[in-house]
Amino acid sequence: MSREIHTHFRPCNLCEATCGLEIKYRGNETISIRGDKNDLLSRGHICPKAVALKDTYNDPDRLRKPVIKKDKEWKEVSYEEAFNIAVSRIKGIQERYGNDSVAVYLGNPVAHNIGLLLNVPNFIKALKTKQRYSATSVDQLPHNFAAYFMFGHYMLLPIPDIDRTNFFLIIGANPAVSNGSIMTAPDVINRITGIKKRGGKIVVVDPRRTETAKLATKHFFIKPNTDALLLLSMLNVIFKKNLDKPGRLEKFIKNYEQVKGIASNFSPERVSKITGISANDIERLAGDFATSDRAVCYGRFGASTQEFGGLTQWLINVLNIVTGNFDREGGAMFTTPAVDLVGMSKFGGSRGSYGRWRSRVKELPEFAGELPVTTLADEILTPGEGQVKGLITIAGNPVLTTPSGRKLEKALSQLEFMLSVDIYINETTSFADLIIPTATGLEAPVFEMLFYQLSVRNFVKYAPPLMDKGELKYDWEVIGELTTRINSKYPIMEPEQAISFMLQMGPYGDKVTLEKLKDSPYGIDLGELKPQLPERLFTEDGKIDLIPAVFVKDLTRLEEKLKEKEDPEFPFILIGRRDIRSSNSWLHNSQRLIKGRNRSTMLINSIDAENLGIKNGEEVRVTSTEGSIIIKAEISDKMMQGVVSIPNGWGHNREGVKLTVAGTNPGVSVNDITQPKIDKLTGNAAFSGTRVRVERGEELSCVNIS
Ligand SMILES: Nc1nc2c(c(=O)[nH]1)N[C@H]1C(S)=C(S)[C@@H](COP(=O)(O)OP(=O)(O)OC[C@H]3O[C@@H](n4cnc5c(=O)[nH]c(N)nc54)[C@H](O)[C@@H]3O)O[C@H]1N2
Ligand SMILES: Nc1nc2c(c(=O)[nH]1)N[C@H]1C(S)=C(S)[C@@H](COP(=O)(O)OP(=O)(O)OC[C@H]3O[C@@H](n4cnc5c(=O)[nH]c(N)nc54)[C@H](O)[C@@H]3O)O[C@H]1N2
Ligand code: SF4
Ligand SMILES: [Mo]
Repeated sequence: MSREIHTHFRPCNLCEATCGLEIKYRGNETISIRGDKNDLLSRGHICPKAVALKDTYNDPDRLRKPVIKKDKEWKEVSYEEAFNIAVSRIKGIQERYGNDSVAVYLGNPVAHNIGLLLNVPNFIKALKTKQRYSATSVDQLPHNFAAYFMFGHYMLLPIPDIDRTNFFLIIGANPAVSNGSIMTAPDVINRITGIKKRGGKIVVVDPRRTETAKLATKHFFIKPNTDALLLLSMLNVIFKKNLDKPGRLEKFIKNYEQVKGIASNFSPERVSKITGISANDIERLAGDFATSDRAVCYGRFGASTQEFGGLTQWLINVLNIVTGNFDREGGAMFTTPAVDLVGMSKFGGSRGSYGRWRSRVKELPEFAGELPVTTLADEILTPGEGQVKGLITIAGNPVLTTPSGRKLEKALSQLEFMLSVDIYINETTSFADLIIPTATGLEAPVFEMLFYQLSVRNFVKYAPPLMDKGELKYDWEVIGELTTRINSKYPIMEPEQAISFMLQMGPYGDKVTLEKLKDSPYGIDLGELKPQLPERLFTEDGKIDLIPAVFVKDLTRLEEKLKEKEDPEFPFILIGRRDIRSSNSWLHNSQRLIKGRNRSTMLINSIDAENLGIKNGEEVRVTSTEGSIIIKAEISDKMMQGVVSIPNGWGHNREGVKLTVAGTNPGVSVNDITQPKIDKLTGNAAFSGTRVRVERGEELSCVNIS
């Protein structure tokens, strides 16, 4: 083996920021991972997670061969045996109970894995099942929903032009920790503080005074689930004061007067009590936003995973449009990516869909071919024709990441067959009968195809595999192989070939080819975002529908919210939070990411804590309708009163899990108590909808914990 030290450049594929990495290596040994100063998008930024790519490569807990469960013990089998077993069991179940008796769940890393992005669609077609689920419905579904109904394409997502805006209104997002989402913006802290440096404003609306709020000019606490009311009242002010100015957009928007009429019902005075923001503050915020020369409102996870996620995302678009901050510099804009997934759908791909079928038990409508994952457990547990008997999870950990994890565990244990394509035996895959591992991270090529659709600058980069993958197969080989064995009409999609083809079809043609990308280790910068409406719209009449009918119907539900009473049994609202050294549920097996103080704690406001007699660091019991967890309380004035925060992705001490390092600091799974409650409009999980009761330590000793 060569003893020489070499340098390799690649995007980090652990989160949406896609930071450029500079990796020094010798053979299969990683010597250092640093931020690549020359990366044209990330400019040297990096976070602590990137170094964990090395740990994942070396992790002794990583599966290197497929394993099958026999009498509760795992036994290694060859890939060939694994493919045979998987296909015969899946086909057997489908023959006995019908195609829909096999469900598929796709987890978050699918989005960062070019091989999976290319091969999963055919896999699902080959399976012919309507039981399709993914992390979309515990995450960004309302963004896709609003885009589909307003712009005609579920992937036509507006991105905040953060580098050129002078007013950044952030609702329910914490990019200082998450590094940005539906906004690929590496080095995001400098991008945000850059707004202030050029004299602009940053306003954060969040029930917690977050790390991003610390960077802002102003922070407003908002009661969870009430953002749609805040936005409507801002529109109310803007219309009343004639501050609306859609400008160029006027020619291709419709139903303007209808929106005006609706907003007229929601004065700041009317929503002030329920939102927790004073009428004066709302009025000033609306005025400042509307009169800024370049403003953008951006709402993310907290604006989506709540009771009114759909209405909130719709209203964020409306606010940007009526103030003229849409499809223009410094506002919300669309990208022109080198692989243009949205543009390509002109040649046939899906633009999205709604209600073509419904879930069996709760009759929830599909969106873009998927059902809400909150109902997966119902589909497995409820007997009857069409009951799910087989499940395939690909790069997902729904036991820890979807609401009511304990109920899902019960469901998984009743399946006739479960296959997981994953790299670990974790809280979900431990229920599988067969786990097929794959090459990931440094062993795989990286092409962040999805995130270049969502980037604050048009940018593209490719990196080939760096480390030897040994006997492991790539995800695309595994899924491709399963697909062709189920239905030989579907070919295996090899990433490099497919990327070349898609680049050729893209807007830059020969300017961006795979060869050129291979010669551009710092990526290729394709310039700032450009206005592109109305041409880019996919609606039948070529117009933006400012208020599609489905949203009108949901307003009745919002009206009801105004009358909502406190629930004395469950007086607190539970929200989540992220941590810079976590990535959802799956990087905790890295010592450098898990070490240190316990981060799986419940934040509670000091007045609430005092009222309950809770001391800092004391263990408390948090109870919802789903059950109870015991967790350490951390008293924090960063929390709004009446709201508590618990991060997700913890709880690694479950039976059967083989995560040695994670087990040393396992934490508690908040999703053991989140309710499978949804935003009724979109079907997205309403994590911020869970109401809980908090009880102090002393009372714990005499109570049985269920
Ligand atoms: N309460 C609460 N719940 C949440 C959230 C929250 O904020 N609060 N956040 C939600 C959000 S935004 C999301 S996206 C979801 C995420 O939900 P999931 O996608 O279900 O969870 P992850 O933790 O991302 O799990 C990733 C899995 O992929 C495996 N994996 C990693 N890399 C690869 C690979 O290259 N190939 C394969 N085959 N497998 C791989 C890991 O071992 C792990 O099992 O969680 C959601 N759940
Ligand atoms: N370090 C790290 N980075 C990550 C991840 C990770 O796990 N760790 N996960 C990645 C993934 S999969 C995603 S989707 C992104 C998410 O990226 P972000 O959307 O930036 O993520 P969050 O930190 O969950 O921010 C959501 C915020 O909404 C607030 N919130 C909760 N409920 C409400 C509400 O009702 N109204 C309002 N206004 N705010 C509310 C919360 O307090 C929180 O501050 O992060 C990605 N980046
Ligand atoms: S911010 Fe995201 S992309 Fe950048 S180094 Fe960290 S995990 Fe990787
Ligand atoms: Mo996510």
